[in-house]
Amino acid sequence: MIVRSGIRLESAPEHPFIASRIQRDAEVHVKLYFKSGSCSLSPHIVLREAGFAFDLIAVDTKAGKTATGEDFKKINPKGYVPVLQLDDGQVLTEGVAIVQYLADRKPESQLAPKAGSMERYRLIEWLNYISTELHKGTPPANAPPEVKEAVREARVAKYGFVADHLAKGQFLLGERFTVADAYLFTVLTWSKNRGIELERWPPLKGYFDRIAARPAVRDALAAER
Ligand SMILES: N[C@@H](CCC(=O)N[C@@H](CS)C(=O)NCC(=O)O)C(=O)O
Repeated sequence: MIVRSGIRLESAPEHPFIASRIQRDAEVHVKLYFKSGSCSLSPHIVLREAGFAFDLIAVDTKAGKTATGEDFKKINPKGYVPVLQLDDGQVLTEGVAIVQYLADRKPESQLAPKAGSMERYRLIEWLNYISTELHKGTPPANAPPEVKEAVREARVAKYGFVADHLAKGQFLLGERFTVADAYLFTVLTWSKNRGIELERWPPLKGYFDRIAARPAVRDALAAER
């Protein structure tokens, strides 16, 4: 057994998988590189829901600079947010990876089902749907009206599908808030200025209002203003 920074590892550090295992019981301080109003709101909410100590660093992705004057391309060569910098200096990108990492690092927060369980695959199923079917199809707020209109048509069926699911439970995975809800909420915040009124789907509107009322979500939105 090896003890490193107060963390007990069950196997030798030379085994790369075990040695890089998530340090569950450590006190954690991470940095989130974010852009106000973007998809980085999702991990920002998760940081607050899980009670992490964290620094928020705003990024001007167009200029490629962080608010602390760093060259953002050196931090994330992909040039986009969210980026999580771990307390050991490693950088993790891709929203769905970041939120699961955060949830696994604070399992007591119960923001993700246990890895390997069927419920965890349900979570991944939702995260992937949100990422590929909802997030990535969203046009920029300043897109031409005809582009927004074309997307609106495609969106209606997808929002209907999500609304039917939410009519059966408070959250995507039933009665417990998970990281998938942080992500779906984030994407839904973009609806209004893309000409999509959530009122059209009462379960979706009720869900949005329920999540918006959570203290962690209110604090995240206020901090990004
Ligand atoms: N595949 C990435 C995509 C992240 C992404 O699309 N980030 C957007 C904000 S939502 C961004 O930073 N775009 C660059 C820009 O706005 O200049 C993920 O899922 O994390």
